[in-house]
Amino acid sequence: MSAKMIPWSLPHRNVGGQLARGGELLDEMTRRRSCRHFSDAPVDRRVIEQVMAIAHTAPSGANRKPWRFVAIDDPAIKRDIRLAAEAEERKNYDRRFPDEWLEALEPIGTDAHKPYLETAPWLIVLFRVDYEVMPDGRKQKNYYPMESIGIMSGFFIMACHMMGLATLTDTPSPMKFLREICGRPDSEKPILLIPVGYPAVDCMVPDIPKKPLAETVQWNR
Ligand code: IYR
Repeated sequence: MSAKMIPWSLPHRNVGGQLARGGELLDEMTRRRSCRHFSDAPVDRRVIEQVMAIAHTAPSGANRKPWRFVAIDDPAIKRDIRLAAEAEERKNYDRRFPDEWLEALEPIGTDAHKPYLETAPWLIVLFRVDYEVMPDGRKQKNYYPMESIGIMSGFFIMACHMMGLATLTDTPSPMKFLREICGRPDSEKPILLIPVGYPAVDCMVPDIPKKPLAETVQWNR
């Protein structure tokens, strides 16, 4: 059976228009930073809902959208998440991270202390949904769930930034505690914990060099 097809197009832009629009976007995205010092100023729930709607437009394997957003602004749940994340990270920094990893983190200045998990007004947990359980109990497998959630996460953090919101792509490891705290089933795996809010007025970010684009690009062979 073939799919029903409908016409689709994009507005035409000439090269000048493309580069002008791209230049603005590049400037904007170059200013994005990972934020570890949030203000406690609230963010309207409708704004978070709109960010999720934008992220939800991401392409995905067989268009299954194999993700779940859990949006948390309840201070008690944020506290549970902070305490559980700090407990895991203390083990990581004290003994689980090899020296090589600790050295890689040195310029970023991170440690096991994660107060921002309580200060940020929202914590969004992105779960990868590996299969759906159908009403009759059958499992329906999703396709490319890891790639799909990676693409969706990019849309999510870009939407936040373009809307004036700070994010961190946090990965407290292991992350299993998030499934328990959020009450999600075994078919869902927590992939990213994203605090969303505004940078604190005295927020500082590491002054680190960025890898030049040219080192990451090849044209033809
Ligand atoms: N999850 C730890 C360590 C950490 C790992 C990477 I890779 C980073 O880019 C930053 C931090 C933490 O949050 O401290």
